[in-house]
Amino acid sequence: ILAVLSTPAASVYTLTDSGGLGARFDGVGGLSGGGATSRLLVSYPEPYRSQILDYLFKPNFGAALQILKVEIGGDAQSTDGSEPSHMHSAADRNYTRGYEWWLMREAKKRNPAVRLYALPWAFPGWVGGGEPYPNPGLTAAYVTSWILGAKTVHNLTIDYVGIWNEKEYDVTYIKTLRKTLDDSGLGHVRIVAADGHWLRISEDILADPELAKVVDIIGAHYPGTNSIPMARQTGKTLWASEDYSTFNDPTGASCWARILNQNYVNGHMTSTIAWNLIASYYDNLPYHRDGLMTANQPWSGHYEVSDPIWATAHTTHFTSPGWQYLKGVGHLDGGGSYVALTDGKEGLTIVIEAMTHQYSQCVRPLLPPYEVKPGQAATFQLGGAFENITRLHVWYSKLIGDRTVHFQSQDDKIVSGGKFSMEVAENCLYTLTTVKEAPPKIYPKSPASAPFPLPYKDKFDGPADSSEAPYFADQTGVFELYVNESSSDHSHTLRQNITERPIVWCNDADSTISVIGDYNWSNVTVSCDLMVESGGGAFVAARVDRGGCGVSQARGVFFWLLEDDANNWAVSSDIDRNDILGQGKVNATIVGQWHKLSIFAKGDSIAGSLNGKVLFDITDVELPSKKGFAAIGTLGLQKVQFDNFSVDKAK
Ligand code: 147
Repeated sequence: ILAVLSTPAASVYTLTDSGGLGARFDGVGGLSGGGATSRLLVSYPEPYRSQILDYLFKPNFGAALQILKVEIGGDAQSTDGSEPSHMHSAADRNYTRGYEWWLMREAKKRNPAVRLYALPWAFPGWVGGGEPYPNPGLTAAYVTSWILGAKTVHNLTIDYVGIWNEKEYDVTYIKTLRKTLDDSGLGHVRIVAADGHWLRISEDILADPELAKVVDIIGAHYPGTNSIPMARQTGKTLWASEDYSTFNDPTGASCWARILNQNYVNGHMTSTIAWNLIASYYDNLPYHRDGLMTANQPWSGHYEVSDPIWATAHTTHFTSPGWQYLKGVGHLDGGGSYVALTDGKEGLTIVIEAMTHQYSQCVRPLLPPYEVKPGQAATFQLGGAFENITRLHVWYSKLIGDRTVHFQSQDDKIVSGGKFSMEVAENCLYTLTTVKEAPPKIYPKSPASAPFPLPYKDKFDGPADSSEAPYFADQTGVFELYVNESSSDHSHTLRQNITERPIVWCNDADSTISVIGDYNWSNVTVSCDLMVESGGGAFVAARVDRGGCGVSQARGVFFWLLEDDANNWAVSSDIDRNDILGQGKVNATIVGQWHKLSIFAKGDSIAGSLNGKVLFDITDVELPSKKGFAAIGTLGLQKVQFDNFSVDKAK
């Protein structure tokens, strides 16, 4: 009797369709790009590459993502690297560059219903003048050509397109884009605006009926589960079109589970898209492992199916875009939240999360404090179409510390008289659903993690999985495999192809650079043949300490060959050549000739040779970067070809 008396009365939550339903659910998504976040995935050996793709996209398996958002490459740095544009110049058209096309095809192969959403971060320079709007028709044609290329070359239907990631939008441009899409037979493509904040786009939509007509979805980033009343007033579909960006441990998974529910509960958002889909970029690039899972060791095949994958499954396995939320969703009295979705018939999926403040913080915005009761009792009363449900299948995850449980199938919940009760534990995630599913048969553990193998060589002879050379991660500029019809000894090369400053998203370096290998490399020799095609210069580097939007601050040991009358070689400890460690002149024709550059770094000693002849050998040098990637690059935006790249331990 005492026990009964001391048990607090369970809160009762009513779930019914009588009185109508809530908003249409548009799906859970992942974002590849913004930028180069999937770079290393394409180089994975089979069967691992296919397994990873299954974990991301295969229905009822892993994340089973319902939306794939990709970057429309803009030839510029967009967080973890640059992605190639389909039009480096106005006359250029190539719909096979990079890996986003491939990724979209692989997603569609696994789930033909997956929705595709494309958004530019940067644009090639010719599209505008520092920003993409001086000639709206040109920019609209550029974006539309990407969407048409997706269809004609890859048979991919793009469902949604955005404006310019987290930058200014332009109302005339948005209207022009709509018209250009319509004129190109792409009337089905929905416009998302403007991948930034709620306020201005909502104001503009309310003030401009023509704009209201062409914007289908308001997409905001990192909304902290809230939208604003004005956004609701527009009557538009609201999305968290980029969110998450949190380290993929149990706390990251809890962030994700919390926002997947509460973006609807608090903010009426009907889709949430994770930046990023998969952390397939080197670990010391910015926002390391802020993907739903990690696969950044193609040389070993090692990958990690991280907790956010299973948090995603709680929603995606038991819903489809087009299902509708029930109206009576909300917060649990003891903290946490519940959503319920229906297929409009008798299908019902309830997702309950009780993530604590301490263990579910996302990278941004600040999470205001709140309480979650340790084990709260909850009773759900089902009504309307759900009144006769007699049992619900239960899936459970516990997302905390080393006691995590992933997406575990539990005994069915018996529902009697439309009613069931349960205990909701802290940091746990529950799905109760009429949708029956057998537990997914996951793949055996991936191979063990291993460092980047040395010695490493690439002659760029192919065959290649993409237009880029395996493992090279462009940080400024675009380096692409190239065939020299005329050359016998350098017939297959890697070529830097960007010659005009793009409309950038963040800070590209003045020099182009592509990094490779292990950022812990300290004592290495890096060699490469290179040919400056028509002017400028090029470098081979070791110990490059960073990439991403900080790439212009990169330190390391950079060995330069320059078209310069005074000094045609130099060695610097920074990419901007402010700190010159040595320089000089050799009797060599730089432009149009192949040269072999080798840079050696061991402890406090560095040495460099040109065509086998030592140019400098410096000991006891104080270097600002003690370890880092190997790299190649060009002085400015010039075409330079590279061949016979190699890295080995310094001997
Ligand atoms: C987003 C970008 O759109 C992504 O490409 C990626 O860089 C991601 C990393 O978290 O961030 O951009 C934001 C960067 C900073 C803020 C918001 C979005 N911020 O500080 O509020």
